[in-house]
Amino acid sequence: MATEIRTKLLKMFTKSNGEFLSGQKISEELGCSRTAVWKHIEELRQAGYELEAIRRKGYRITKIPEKISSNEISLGLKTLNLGRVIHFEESVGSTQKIAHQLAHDGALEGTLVVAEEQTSGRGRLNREWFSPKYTGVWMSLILRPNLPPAKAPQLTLLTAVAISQAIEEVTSLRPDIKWPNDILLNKKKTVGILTEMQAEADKINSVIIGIGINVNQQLEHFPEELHTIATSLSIELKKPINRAELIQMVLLKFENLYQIYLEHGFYPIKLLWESYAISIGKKIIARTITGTLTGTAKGITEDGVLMLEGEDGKISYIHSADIELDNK
Ligand code: BTX
Repeated sequence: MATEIRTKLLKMFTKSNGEFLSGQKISEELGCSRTAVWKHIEELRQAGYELEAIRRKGYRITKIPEKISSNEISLGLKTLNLGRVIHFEESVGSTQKIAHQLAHDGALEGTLVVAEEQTSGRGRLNREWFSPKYTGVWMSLILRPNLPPAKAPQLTLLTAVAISQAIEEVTSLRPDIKWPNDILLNKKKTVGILTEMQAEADKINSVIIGIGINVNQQLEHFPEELHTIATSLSIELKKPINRAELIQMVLLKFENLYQIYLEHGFYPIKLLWESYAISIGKKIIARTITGTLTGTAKGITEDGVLMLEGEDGKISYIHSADIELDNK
């Protein structure tokens, strides 16, 4: 099936929200014959979708495929460079590790590593990232921006905006961003971003952006210690989400923002980031490697550094920390 038709058809089913779509309506919207519609439906079935067909009512999707494939991601991908080369794995330790090796071996910008499961998924500071099979998006994107290493943290903020936009587009849920890298729904962590790089003193060789999105997990799938702090798109939306479609949308939003960033700098990204930020203007506790600071989050600098105003009015510039809202 041509990519465009498939995308259109899946979009129609997404919009219909579980209601039946008549063969007539589909054939009109796609501009093809009823026989062609039937063929497209069969192809969706072969791709793992389960569809119910009832005479005079039409079709509806009852189950989206649990597994995805690199084919599924490539079909319907609208980017120019990002995700055009995909390394797809069923189970890996960490997609970051594979991406680092590929980058070291000369992989092109936009190369993407995706896994159905990670057995040693990593967060920041070597923390664990829980990445169970067939339920989330666990992927690492290789970039080769012509930038000094000090600018790399801006890419974390750009990634957070791209993922937030993609979540909004696919689910209509409005996420919040907590500086620098947490994306929250209903105050719970739904996405984690890990930015790493290979660089020389004044030049980035590659940036590896690790993205973990909880998509189709239910609460019982999470280990107990995450029950109060984590959620998934499906828990919040109360229906399953097509992971391949989400990956395509993240890559598309990312490519648009990356282009803007390379041409116009960080300022336009900063504005978008601030529109999703929850901690700005609030009292926060910032835990850094060297100690804990409290105060009011005043905003971020042109470089994406967090500005914290202490009770004495002094501004501290925070490059890396875990942030908690101070509810006292
Ligand atoms: P972080 O250090 O901000 O968050 C890690 C913390 O988040 C953990 O200590 C735990 O409390 C909590 N946590 C662990 N797993 C989950 C989860 N699935 N959902 C919500 N909270 C969780 C965030 O680090 C960066 C994560 C990047 C993950 C991607 S996945 C693809 C790539 N490969 C890889 O190994 N890491 C990245």
